[in-house]
Parts: sequence; C-alpha cells; structure tokens
Amino acid sequence: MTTTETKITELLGIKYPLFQGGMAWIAESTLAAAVSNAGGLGIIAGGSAPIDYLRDEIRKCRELTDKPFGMNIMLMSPNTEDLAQLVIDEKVEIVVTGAGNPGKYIDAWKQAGIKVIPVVPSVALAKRVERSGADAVIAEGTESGGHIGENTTMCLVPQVVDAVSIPVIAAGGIADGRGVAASFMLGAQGVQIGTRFLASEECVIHPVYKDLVLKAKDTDSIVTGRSTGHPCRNVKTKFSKRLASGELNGTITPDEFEQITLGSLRKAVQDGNLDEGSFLCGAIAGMVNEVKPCREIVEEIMAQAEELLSK
Ligand code: TUI
Repeated sequence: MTTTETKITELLGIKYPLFQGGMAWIAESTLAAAVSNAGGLGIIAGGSAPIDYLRDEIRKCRELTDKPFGMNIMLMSPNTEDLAQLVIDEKVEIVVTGAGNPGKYIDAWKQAGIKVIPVVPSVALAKRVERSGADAVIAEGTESGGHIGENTTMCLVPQVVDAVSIPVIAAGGIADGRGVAASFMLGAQGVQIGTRFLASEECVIHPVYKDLVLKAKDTDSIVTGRSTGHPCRNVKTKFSKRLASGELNGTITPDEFEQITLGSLRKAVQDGNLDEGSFLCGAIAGMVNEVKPCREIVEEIMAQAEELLSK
C-alpha cells in the first residue's frame, strides 16, 4: 500500500488518485486515454459538443484504453439532458459534473451503476450533492482555469472535508507533487489537474495555446466574465485584458460581453486566434514550462507526492 492509495483509487479502480480536468473543447479521447493509461483518471469533456461527436469520442477512448475513464458534463450546456442519457447508454463508468447542481440526474446515473463526482465551489453544494447520492466531490478553488467559484483551494478543501463524509478531491492550482501532497494534508484523497495537461504531448490544442501556457508567468492569468456572473480564468492576452477592463469600467455591458465571447473557446483551441480567443488556464500556468507525454507527467507528479508524503 502506497501513501497515495486512497478511497478514490479503491472506488474507481485506478492506480493514482489523479484526475485530468474535463477541459471543454480540449479534453477528448486521445488525452483522456493517455491519462488513464498512465494510471490516472482521464476525462472526456462534454462541453457543449454535439452528442454524436461525444458518442464517437467515448467509443474511441474505449479503443485506446482498457482502464476506467470519465465524462465531464458541463451543466450549463444546452445538451445536458441528452448527454445525461448518453453516459447511461454508453455505459460510461464515471461522471464528473461542473457549473451547476447535478441533483436531478444523480438517481438515474446511480441506477445505471455510474460513479458520480460533482465539482463544487462551496460547502453548501458539497452537502447537497452528498445528500443526493454523489460518490465523492471535487472541491475546486478559484485558482482553476475556466469557470470558477470564489473560494481558494487552500480554504475550500478543508472546509468541504469537514462538512461531508464522502471522499474529497482537490482542484485548482495543482501542477506538481507538492500540490498533491499539500492537498492530502488538507484532507483530500485525490486531485484534479487541468493546466499541466495543456502542455502534454497528447493534448491537441493549437500550438499558439500551448506556447502561451509554457511562457506564462505567475501573474499571467486574469479573470473575465465577472459582470455576467460566470467568471472565467484565462491566460492574460490583449483580448482578455480588454474584456476584463471593459467590464470593470462599464464600456462592455454584460450582453456585449456574451456576444464578444461567443465561440471564443473554439477560436482559442482550434485556431490559436489571439484577437478573439479565450485561452482558459489556471493560476498555476507559470509553473508549467515543458511539454511531456502524459505518462511522464503523471509519474513525476505522483513520485514527488509519494516522496513528500512518506517523510
Ligand atoms: O465548469 C468548470 N469549468 C469550466 S466550464 C467551461 S465552459 C463554459 N462555457 C460557458 C460559460 C462558462 C463556462 C469552462 N470551464 N469547472 C467546474 C466548476 N463548477 N466551477 C465552478 C462550478 C460550479 C459553480 C456553481 C459548480 C456548481 C455551481 O452551483 C451553483 C448552484 O446551482 O448551486
């Protein structure tokens, strides 16, 4: 038994309690299978992608790995109902949810034998999803990339750990073994990591995106979308800085913000469009400096965590 074998590795039948974040437009079958093959939990992002595409991605992932993998369901997506059914039809073993309360779907997923792990930004939602039957929760701090809550990983994780009996996975600001060890000290039994995998060989984002992450310094992430109630952490670019300042000084209204950012994730991921793309990343991007295969990333992180935790 190693120090990082936990209730999460046992629950899911995986080697390491390390989830790859379900990054919309980014986390597809190649990345998810690579992380699962490395012993972590690969996760395909549902985002707001078409159902037929996602069905193919699930099937492709099954071809690429015989290990467990999951599907992330972004609950603000117009496709949520269909995707909630797709994971049942395709017998996906693990569902991670984000951007809302998955309560109304949990019974059906549990009846289908699916393990349900919601992302929560607060103690209140952690308690609510535990009552609804969630198997574990991901307590995600505001250091994360993409759509974020207000509390930090350091403050949120121990409070969620104290509030629920199900296992807690820490997310937000973790990119190496020190982050994993620190999360364990806070009471987490696993971690979810997104930004580090943007700089993996198997991640299929545009080279401009990878380069932005590799070159980012500690101060190079910025939150946009506060005016709309959907704050999102991005790489600082001229575009994201203009959005954030426009929201703040009122020259961009919430409606205009929605218009300007419509399709901006796709423009970043597929086109590397610096003028109109939203390059989502976590606040830890400054620590990500090298592209490596997922297997090396996972093994390095877990070896460092093991070493620190065994001291
Ligand atoms: O969902 C994420 N990160 C994301 S989703 C995304 S795509 C997107 N598209 C359009 C608008 C916004 C985003 C990019 N990044 N992370 C998980 C997460 N979930 N972060 C915060 C939450 C969350 C927030 C509120 C979860 C539950 C929640 O519940 C509110 C309620 O109903 O109680």
